[in-house]
Amino acid sequence: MSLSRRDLFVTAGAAALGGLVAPAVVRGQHEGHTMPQPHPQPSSSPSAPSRSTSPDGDTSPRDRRYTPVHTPNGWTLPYRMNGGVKEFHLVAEEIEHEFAPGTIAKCWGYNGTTPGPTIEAVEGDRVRIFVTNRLGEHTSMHWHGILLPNGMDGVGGLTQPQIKPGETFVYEYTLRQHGTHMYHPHADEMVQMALGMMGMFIIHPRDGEPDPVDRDYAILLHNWAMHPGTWRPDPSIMQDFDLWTMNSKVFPAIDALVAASGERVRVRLGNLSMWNHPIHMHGVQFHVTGSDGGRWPKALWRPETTEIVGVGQTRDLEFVAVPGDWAFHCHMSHHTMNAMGHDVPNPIGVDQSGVEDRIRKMLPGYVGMGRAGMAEHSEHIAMGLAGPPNTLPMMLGEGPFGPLEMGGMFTVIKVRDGIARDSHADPGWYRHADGTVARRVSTDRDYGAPVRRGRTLDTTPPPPAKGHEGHDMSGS
Ligand SMILES: [Cu+2]
Repeated sequence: MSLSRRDLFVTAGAAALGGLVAPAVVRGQHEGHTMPQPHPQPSSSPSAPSRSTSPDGDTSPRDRRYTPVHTPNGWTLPYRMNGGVKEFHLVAEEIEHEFAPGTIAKCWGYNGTTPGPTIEAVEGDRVRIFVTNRLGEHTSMHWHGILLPNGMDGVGGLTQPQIKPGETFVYEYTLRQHGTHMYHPHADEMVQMALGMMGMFIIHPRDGEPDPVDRDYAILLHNWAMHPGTWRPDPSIMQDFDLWTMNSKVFPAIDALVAASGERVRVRLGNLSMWNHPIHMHGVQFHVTGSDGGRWPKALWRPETTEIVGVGQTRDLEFVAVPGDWAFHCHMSHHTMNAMGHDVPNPIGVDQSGVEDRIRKMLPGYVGMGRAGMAEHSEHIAMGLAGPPNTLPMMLGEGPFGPLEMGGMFTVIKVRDGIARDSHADPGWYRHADGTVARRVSTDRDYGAPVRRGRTLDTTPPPPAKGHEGHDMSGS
């Protein structure tokens, strides 16, 4: 393998700093995550990492060859350099996880979180990844989509012995590709993935990329059978999941994706759930530009506004940011809801007057709902009506114009002029220019003379008072 001039520069820099820096205890994207140590050093002699100091005092080694990925609600795994090898350490363990305020569960993850921390490296890097098992059963680690020697592939029983509780295994290989990848166990997979064991593994191209992005987001899609009133995901469920998550959070707990107007943004999506997710972006046409096959040749890029991210697949979406608050969500409408009763009768169009009183004798506090649709659910939530313990309402979230009536896989891309390149702070709600928001022009259901066909049925209650506001449609 030949060294580039930049490699030589980094090596020289590391040597120069070698006498000054303490042994590697490095910090990641978020506060409080400390690299476990010390490590055995299987084949190479120790060397000090190359370091830089960011404005917030982060002293992680920084590989200057790429724009770091930002994992909303998550973090990036620190590494240390050891004789030219990037060393990472993952710990499989039971954790306490909050999907959104109101629902906490015992999940399984890595290094304290689900998803586990994002691993980032560069094509050509040699990586050494320690995996410690602090679960009560064995596990293994599969590097999903990554080209490696067969014995590093992490399929328990097939390519390696299982990692028993308390054991640490080491994986070591050279990255021969770039792209958006994932990691997950290949041992008791149904249970371990259902409880949250997964993470993203981003490999940047060695020689940079044409049309480089200004911002790079990584989001892992998942589903959870967190049945109402329970505190642990149920791994036996195949289809009727309760929570649908981006980086193991539901709206409105999912971080907004922030960008400055005109920036080129990439959103890397991975799917380790049990459903395909048609992910839809408002406001722009994005290009689908890559996957675990790497960043595709430009001739293969295609403009879309919805892209299915299939189970086990990754997709990269790139776009130029346009000012506004733009919804970004799965288009399976149940995937933007939280837990609901799947076995209740359909109440739409059902007159429940009289029934409510009779049911209340058996179920105090019962409220019949849904005659005109489910929208009143978010009003009930606002009134303080509570469901079972540890259970999020089906719809959540308050916007500048009222309840958003969303949950699950939904977040907002917030684009503003002049946001600093490294800022991911939520800028608040978009302030629309005067006259650019859809507005009410009438409260009369008989307003105007719209063309209608078919057999119409009347479900709108007559308004208390009639009258027009603003303009009619005949022009002014
Ligand atoms: Cu979905």
